[in-house]
Order: sequence, then structure tokens, then C-alpha cells
Amino acid sequence: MALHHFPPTVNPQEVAEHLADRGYAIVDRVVGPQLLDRLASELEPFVRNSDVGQDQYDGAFTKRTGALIARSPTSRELVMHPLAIATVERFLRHATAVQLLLTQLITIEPGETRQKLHRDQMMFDLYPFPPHYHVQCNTMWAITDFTSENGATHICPGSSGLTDAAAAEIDPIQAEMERGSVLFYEGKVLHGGGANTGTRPRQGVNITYGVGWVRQEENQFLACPTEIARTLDDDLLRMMGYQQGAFSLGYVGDQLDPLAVLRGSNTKAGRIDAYAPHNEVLDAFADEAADHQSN
Ligand SMILES: O=C(O)CCC(=O)C(=O)O
Repeated sequence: MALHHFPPTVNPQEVAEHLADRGYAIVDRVVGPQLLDRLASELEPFVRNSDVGQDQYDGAFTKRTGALIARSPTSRELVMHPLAIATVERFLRHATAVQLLLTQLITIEPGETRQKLHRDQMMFDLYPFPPHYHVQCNTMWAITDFTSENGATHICPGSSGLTDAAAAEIDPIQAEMERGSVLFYEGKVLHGGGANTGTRPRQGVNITYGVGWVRQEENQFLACPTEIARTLDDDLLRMMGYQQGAFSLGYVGDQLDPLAVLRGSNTKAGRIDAYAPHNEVLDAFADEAADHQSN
């Protein structure tokens, strides 16, 4: 069995719907070789100096290279790629704001074994988010081809709403994809990196996004020094967290707007209407809660 692939012309709404239904979506050949080569050469010195992991998640033959926005101008194009942003905004439409959670080039070297299957939302202190509430939406951009030999990500399609015991019954399928393709997956789906039984490294850029009210996995305010942040455009900065994450979250000092403070002004932060009528998801929670009470 193979995972479903969409063409690069796919509508982001279709990607978001497939994500909601199956927990993942693959879009083929979204970016071209020039961008990938540029990105790989900007990051090569940092990869050379990155350490391999220390535990079962990080992997003894896997290098994780972060702070991509500061280190690689090209990575900013992936962070703000229109297909990624449009998909994330649709998938997390129940949130007042979305933000970047992490940027990481994952290099799985030959000899690496399979990563333990896991659900990424566990990082939020194992909080039991309700089945309808998605806290994050992730991307894995294939910088090399992803193959069954070199460690393509394993995905258990449809595992998101299941208990761990039921999800463990689903056979994982590898997200084999050509260089330049992107795998979307959400925080509830069981997944993990593959074993690299080949002779060359597998490289993927992992960029994850989340609702605006949780803590970022990679601290963007320190990972990207202020001198570099000041050179970036406003949309990217807002995505990095220079905005309020929900009603009043994340202002600076006397209720100032974070982006304005970075730019040297003292504009007051606006109030975000946390109750904007943009979410049927909240209606679904209300139904779920009502069912729960009547049982
Ligand atoms: O590298 C991969 O394919 C997946 C990595 C992953 O799931 C993780 O590190 O949490």
C-alpha cells in the first residue's frame, strides 16, 4: 500500500481536508532543484558541525540542524511557501493566530535505525487535546529523495483519532517522495523517521506550525538574533511569533505590539477577538461536550 500523493497544482483546501481525514498529505515536486541546492549549500557547514542525537527519538546516526531562518536565507522561502501557509491556515482555522514552532534540517545518516513511532502533540506536556482540536500542522520538505531504503518517514494513516492500542494495529507506510516534494502531517498522527539502510544520507527540512497560544518548540526570538530579525519582512516575523498569539498573549511591556517594538516604535498591541465567528470546530467541541454530559 502506498500513501496518497497530490500534484503540485493541488488546492490547499484539498490538502487540509486530506490531512484532517488521514493525518497526512503528500504534495509532489513543489519546489525545484535550484532552491534545494541553494538551501543545502547554505546549511552544509552547519550540518557538518551538528551533533548526532542522544536518545531514541533523536537517533544515534541522525543530525538535527536548527535555527534555519538565521542560517539559511533560502529556508525562509520554505517557511513562508504559499502552499504551506495556505494549508496551515486552513487546517488550523480554529486558532486566532498561527505561528512557527520549529525549523530543523534532519539528516538521517546510513546506519540509522527506525525512530520510535510517536505523535508530535505529546510535547505539550502530554495534554489530552480533544479529538477535534489540532494544535499543530507539520511539514517535511524532501531535500533528497525520500525512499524506503534511506529512511523515508513512516506514517500510520488514519491513526489520529484512535487510542494508542488501536493505532498500533495500523501498519505504517513510508512517505516515499521525490526531492522537492512536501509531506504534511498533523500532531495526532502516529509517525516516525525510517531506518537508513542505504549508502547516502536522507535529508528533510522539518518546519512545524502551531496555534498561536502554545509555547514554540524552537525559541525563535533567540534562534534568530535581533540584528537578523530586523532585516526580515513583516509576514515572516509575525509567523515567527512577533505578533499576539491570541487575545492579549505576547505583548511587550506596556501592552506594545511585538513587531512594532522590534522595528523601534511603541505602537500599542491590538486586541484580537478570540471569539471571532470563524470556527465550526468550536461548535464541534460544544457538541462533543454535550454528548459527554448526556452519557
Ligand atoms: O525524520 C523524520 O522522517 C521524522 C522525524 C520525526 O518524526 C521527529 O523527529 O519527531
